[in-house]
Amino acid sequence: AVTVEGVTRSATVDSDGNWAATFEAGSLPAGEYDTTVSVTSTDTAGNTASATASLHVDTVVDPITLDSGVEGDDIVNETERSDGVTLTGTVEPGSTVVVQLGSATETATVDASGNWSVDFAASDIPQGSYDADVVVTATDAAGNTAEINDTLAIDTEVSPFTADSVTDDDALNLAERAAGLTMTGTVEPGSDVKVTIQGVTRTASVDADGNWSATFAADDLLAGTYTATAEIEATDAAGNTDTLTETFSVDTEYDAPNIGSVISTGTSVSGFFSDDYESSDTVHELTSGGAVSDVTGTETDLGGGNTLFNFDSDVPDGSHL
Ligand SMILES: [Ca+2]
Ligand SMILES: [Ca+2]
Ligand SMILES: [Ca+2]
Ligand SMILES: [Ca+2]
Repeated sequence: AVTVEGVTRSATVDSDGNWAATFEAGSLPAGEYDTTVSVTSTDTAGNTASATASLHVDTVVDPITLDSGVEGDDIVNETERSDGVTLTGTVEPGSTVVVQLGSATETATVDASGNWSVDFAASDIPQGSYDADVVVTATDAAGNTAEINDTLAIDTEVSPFTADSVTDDDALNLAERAAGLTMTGTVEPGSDVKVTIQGVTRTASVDADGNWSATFAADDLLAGTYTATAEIEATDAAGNTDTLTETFSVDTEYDAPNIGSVISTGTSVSGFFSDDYESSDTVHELTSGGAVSDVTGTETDLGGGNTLFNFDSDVPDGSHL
């Protein structure tokens, strides 16, 4: 009879005296431990004898761990990806460790204490926003294998990130400047957005859906006629940054048409001739009370750069055009 870990099996003995005992699968405890094999035999005369031998059992890879906190927060941003990503953990000393990250597979180095470490190059890690599968496979000196399955978040971009046009025509006129300018767009939820126009920076508010909005007061916007640049910078929760640039024209200056001879009808003015009137010009009436209002009329091109402007209704004498 043969006994291991308190489990006893009878041996078969052949005609030459060779004996064999089988411990079927599952009959001995799994794990890694040292134990003793005790053999007792009884001959046909009833004499007994016993023998012992030591036995090392190893059915497991233990320990096997994968460290968390990869690139600080288990999220790999573009900066962190660009210089490669290192995964570490511990394993039973003497084991080999192979690690798969996404579709890349690398063999880890394992030190005498069982600390393993594996480097993945940037080229092993496609850019984008996704969870990469991580499979750690360890094989110990006894040939046992064990596996850890996990995922690692890859986020190397601010996506989506858009900016709407500045005003409906990418042009800011006098009235629009006076009302202040609100720039809008969409961004990856959880991002910070700031907008800089001609050196003035405003932080945008970003709602839970990623709609951003940045407001510039009239005084934030330089008056005049020029091309302005809005730099919109977004930083997502993973630490990626991206910048959009929007250019738009600013024209807050108004050149009044030169008024030549005025057509008078007694106590009122019904029109005027101008040598530089343009169809986009606006004609204002300044009343004696100080109010300003637009005056509409009919333009007639007289040729040679001259225009006749007939008011729709006569402007009383005393108004200023
Ligand atoms: Ca083992
Ligand atoms: Ca990170
Ligand atoms: Ca890195
Ligand atoms: Ca992102």
